[in-house]
Amino acid sequence: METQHKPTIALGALIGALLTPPFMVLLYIGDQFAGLPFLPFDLFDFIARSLPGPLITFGIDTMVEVIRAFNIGELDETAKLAEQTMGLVLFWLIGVVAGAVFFALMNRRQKTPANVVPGVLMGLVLALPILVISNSVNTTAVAGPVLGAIWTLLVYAGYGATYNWVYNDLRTMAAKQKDSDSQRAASVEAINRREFMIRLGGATATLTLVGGGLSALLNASNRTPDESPQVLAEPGEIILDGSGNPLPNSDATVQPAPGTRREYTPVSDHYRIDIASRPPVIDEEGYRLRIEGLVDNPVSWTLEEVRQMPTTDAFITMSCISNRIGGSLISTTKWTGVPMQHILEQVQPQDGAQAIRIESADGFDEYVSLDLIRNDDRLMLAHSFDDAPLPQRNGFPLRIHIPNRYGMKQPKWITKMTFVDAEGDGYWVRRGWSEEAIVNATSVVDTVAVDAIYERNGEMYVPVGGIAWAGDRGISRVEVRVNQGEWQEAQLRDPISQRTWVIWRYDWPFREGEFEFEVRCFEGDGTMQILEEQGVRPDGATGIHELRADVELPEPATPEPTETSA
Ligand SMILES: Nc1nc2c(c(=O)[nH]1)N[C@H]1C(S)=C(S)[C@@H](COP(=O)(O)O)O[C@H]1N2
Ligand SMILES: [Mo]
Repeated sequence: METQHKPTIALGALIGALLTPPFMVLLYIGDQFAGLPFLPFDLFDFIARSLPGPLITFGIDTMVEVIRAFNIGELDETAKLAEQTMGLVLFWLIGVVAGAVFFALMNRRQKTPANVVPGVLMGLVLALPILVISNSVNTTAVAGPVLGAIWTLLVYAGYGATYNWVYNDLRTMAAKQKDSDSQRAASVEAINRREFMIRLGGATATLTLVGGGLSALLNASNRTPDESPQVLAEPGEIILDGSGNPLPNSDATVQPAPGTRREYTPVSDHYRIDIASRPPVIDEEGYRLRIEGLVDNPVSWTLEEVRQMPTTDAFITMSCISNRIGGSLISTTKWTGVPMQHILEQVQPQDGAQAIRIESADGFDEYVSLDLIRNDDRLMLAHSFDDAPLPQRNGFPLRIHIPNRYGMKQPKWITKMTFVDAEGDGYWVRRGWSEEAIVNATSVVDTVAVDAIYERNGEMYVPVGGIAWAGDRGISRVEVRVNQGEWQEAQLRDPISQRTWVIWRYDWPFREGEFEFEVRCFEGDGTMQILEEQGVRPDGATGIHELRADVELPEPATPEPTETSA
């Protein structure tokens, strides 16, 4: 008979469901204010990394599809949010299962326990694997591993003790009612339990909301305001780099069509793609760049030592290989760093050395061949974006630039370089992506500026514009066609550099109606971009971008803007 009055397994699951959210808030507070590990994200990163490559890629692809299908905001930010949500849900589910298992185990005891020792033990059992995982992925913690371990064990002991305490209360309630042994007593028991659960639910919800709200509030000051990456530069605006100098093409005559993306991406809008739920935080103080392996002169440099070396800079457009035709995972800024050739001179590679294995703080790795470095003085170990230290999310303190390759070949947060005797497969290559990752030429229609229709010599025109890019291979020609008509040549604005995208513009003789605008580009040597539609995997997307527009005259039509070139 007694078993009927013991708290059920389902009740255990419910208790887990209630207790875990405030527990996660506690972890979050520790993470935000003391740099302690945020275990839900560490756990998710560990699982994502341990799963076989195709499965992960499938997961990422699916996520990207969903985000695109529902048009949920900026792709990179939303994908990260989705990953983080999965991490939180997973962590919560573990708490639910732990509650069920704990109640099941406790119900096998004859007597109602008087202390919370079993719960503390359960907490520690849960804590141990997660401690190992958190230390091995180490993507969220800033505080040292010892502090992190002590914190983890302590909070988990408390978490487990709480399960136990709730269990004891529920079972005592049942036992008391059982003593009076009547039908009415059983219903009183049910009411007591219900009241207890309501109070517990209220308490956990309050803790979760107050704790979460408080830390969000205190945290709000850390956020950078979001500028839309699609905001356009004012026509004729002189764009300055981070040191206040006009960009090299500031005397270019062709002006972007209104609505074209910014030619120079504000650093806070630079796209961001990385494998960790949260980018690693590297403290400059303790940071060392270690270079070892097949070199005569292994080194361990501070960031300041690297900064003191000779530098090179360049305006660079970089794209993710997962960028779809017309996607937002492409940006342009100024990169500054130490030429990789200078690094070779410093460390003196030995005869057998063929490649460098680069390792990053987040567990990412890639190889770069020494031949490539020796033949191309543009490869750089970059420490700055737009004349300021790299933002944390873009790879502080050091990342590598390799012209003409997608981002997946260019590690951020570099901590170690090992000179090895053969090139190997890097993180994404092992997961089925392109070995070389040479960028495909691509062109995009950003805007059909129906709000900027103007009149010239009695003719009305609609400015149409966008970007074209082919890595370091340059763009020699861009063509536009409307409703599958003849291809028409667009005007090209001088690019900021040979390694940035080119802004193009085509002023289309106005007609009213619904139209489809398509674009294609030609590389520096005249090679046409690949027109065949191809998805991002494994070699990067190809195909024509198109934009549909409803073209009608705004009231009233604006006169020709003076800054528009003929
Ligand atoms: N350490 C590390 N480096 C990395 C990555 C990463 O996940 N970890 N992602 C790569 C990929 S896939 C891209 S597209 C670029 C993105 O750089 P960004 O985030 O600064 O735009 O970084 C590359 N370097
Ligand atoms: Mo990427």
